[in-house]
Amino acid sequence: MTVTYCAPKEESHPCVYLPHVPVWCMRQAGRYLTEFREFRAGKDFFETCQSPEACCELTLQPLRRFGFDAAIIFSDILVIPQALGMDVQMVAGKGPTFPEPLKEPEDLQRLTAKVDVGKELGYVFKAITLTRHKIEGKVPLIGFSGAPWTLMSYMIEGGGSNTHSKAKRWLYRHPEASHMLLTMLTDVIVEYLLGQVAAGAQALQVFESHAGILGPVHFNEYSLPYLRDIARRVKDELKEAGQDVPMIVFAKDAHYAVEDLSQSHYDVVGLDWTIDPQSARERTGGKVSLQGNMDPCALYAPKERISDIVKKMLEGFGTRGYIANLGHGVYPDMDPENVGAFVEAVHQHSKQMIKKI
Ligand code: 1CP
Repeated sequence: MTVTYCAPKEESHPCVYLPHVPVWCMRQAGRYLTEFREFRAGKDFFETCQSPEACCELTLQPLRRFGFDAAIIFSDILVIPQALGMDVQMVAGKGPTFPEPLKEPEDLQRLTAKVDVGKELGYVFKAITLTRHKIEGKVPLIGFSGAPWTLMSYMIEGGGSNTHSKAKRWLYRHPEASHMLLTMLTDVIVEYLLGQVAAGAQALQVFESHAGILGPVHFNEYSLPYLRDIARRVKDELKEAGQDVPMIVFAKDAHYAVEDLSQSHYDVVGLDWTIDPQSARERTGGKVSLQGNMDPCALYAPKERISDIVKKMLEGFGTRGYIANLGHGVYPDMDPENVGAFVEAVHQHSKQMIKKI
C-alpha cells in the first residue's frame, strides 16, 4: 500500500521567507498540554498512533497554542519494532515495554525478514497525508524515525534502561548478529522514511536518542555507518525522482561526533544542551545547519530568564543555518506558558538580530 500526497492548488511553498529564526520543540505534542491529556485519556497509546485522525489532531494541538514554525507528526519510534513483528505495549507509569525482548542472536529469526512497510506502517503515511492537508501549508510537516542503534537497544532491553547493558552485551559478545540486526533495521527505516516523504512529509528527523551510552568507538562502529547509510540512500532515491527533503540527525549525548555527523549527508545536526553553540559552529565549520539546544529544564525558569537564555543561545549559533529547539523533549510537568515564552523569545530576539545584519 502506498499513500501519495497530492498538494492542493492553494498550498503555499514550504520554503517561505521567515523574518525570524524558525523554532519547534521535540515532544511539542505531549502530556504537558491539557488538551493532549484529555484527548489521550482512556485510549491505548499505540491504538492512538494507529489512528490517522487522532495523530492529526495531536500534531495540530501545539500549533493552535504556539507560533511553532514546524509540526512533527505524532507517532513513536517504536512502531518499527512492531512492524518487524514484536509486541510493544505502553505501560502507564513505566513507558514502552516489550513482553518478549530479543535475548540471543537466535531470536532474530522471530523478526519478519521482509517487512511490507506500506502494509505495516501505512497508518503513519495516512496520518501524514491527512495532517499535511489540514496544515494548509502554514508550516512544514516533519516526519521521523528512530535510528537503528536506538531501536536495537529497545528491542533487546525490552524498554527504557539506564545502563543499556543487555544491548551493549550484544555489541561485545555478538558483533555479527548486532550488525545483522542494525542492517535489517536500516533497510526498514529507509523505506519508512521514503514512504513518509511520498505521503507528504517535508523534512525528516532521525532520532539516535541512545547514542550517548555508546562512546566514540562503538558509535563509529554501530551507529554512524547506519546513520550515514540512511541519509545517503534516502537522498539518492529522492534525487532520482527529482526531489530533495532536508534531513536532520539528532544523536543525543554524542558531542564527540558532531564533526562526523556534519559530514554524514544530513542537512541539519540536532544538538543536546551539553555542547556550547559556538564550539558546535566551529567544529562543524558551517558545513551544515544546526538545531537545538536549550536545556529543556530551562523551561522551569521564570519567563524573563528564559528570554535571556534564548538570547545567549541565538548569539552563540547566529541566525543563519539555524533552527531553534530544545536539547531534548518537553517534559510532562512543564508549564505550557513557558513553552510559549520560549517560542516568542526566539522570534523576538532573532527578528532584532536579523534587522541589524
Ligand atoms: O501516553 C503518552 O502520551 C506517552 C508519552 C509519549 C509521547 C507523547 C510517548 C511514549 N511517545 C510520544 C510521542 C512521540 N515519541 C513523538 C511525537 C512527536 C512530538 O515530538 O511531538 C516523538 C517524536 C517520539 C519519539 C520517541 N519515542 C523517542 C525519540 C525522542 C526522544 O525522546 O529521545 C523515544 C526515545 C521514544 C520512546 C518513548 N516513547 C514514549 C516514551 C515515554 C518513550 C521513552 C521511554 C524511555 O526510554 O525512557
